[in-house]
Amino acid sequence: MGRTLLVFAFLVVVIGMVCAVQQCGDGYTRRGYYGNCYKVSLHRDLWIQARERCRLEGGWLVTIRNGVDQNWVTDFYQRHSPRPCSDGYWIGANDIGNEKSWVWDENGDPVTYTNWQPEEPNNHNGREDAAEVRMSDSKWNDMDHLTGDERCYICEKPPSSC
Ligand SMILES: [Ca+2]
Ligand SMILES: [Ca+2]
Repeated sequence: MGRTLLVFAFLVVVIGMVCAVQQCGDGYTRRGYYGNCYKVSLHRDLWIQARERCRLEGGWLVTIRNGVDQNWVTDFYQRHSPRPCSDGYWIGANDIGNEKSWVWDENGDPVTYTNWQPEEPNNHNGREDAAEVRMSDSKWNDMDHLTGDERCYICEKPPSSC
């Protein structure tokens, strides 16, 4: 009886240890030991399509909350982006709901840290409601989220455990 309990306790500990190692899967990369999972797209899409693809994988277009995030994301993109994605990439910041009220795709939180290029966001032609990061200087520009402008993008999602 004691031996059965011991085996049971051993199994509980082993399963607990395995489940503590959270996984990203699907080609995603974990940011450090406790961070979320990130993936650079292999192709270009409209912002609205990119958001949908991230959602289908349980995530959102990447959130950049501070300069440390920006540096990590910039480095991650440069290491993982395929050749057709050299001009810039979509992030989750958008003002689709209310002009000039920028929020994150992840949860609708207001965008507090910003990294806009000079003169941006300019809402060119009254229809730029989604943010891209330009590869030339790693700064943000607002673009049309619905038509014309296709970019590669970064999806972010939480790791999963058992
Ligand atoms: Ca706008
Ligand atoms: Ca713009």
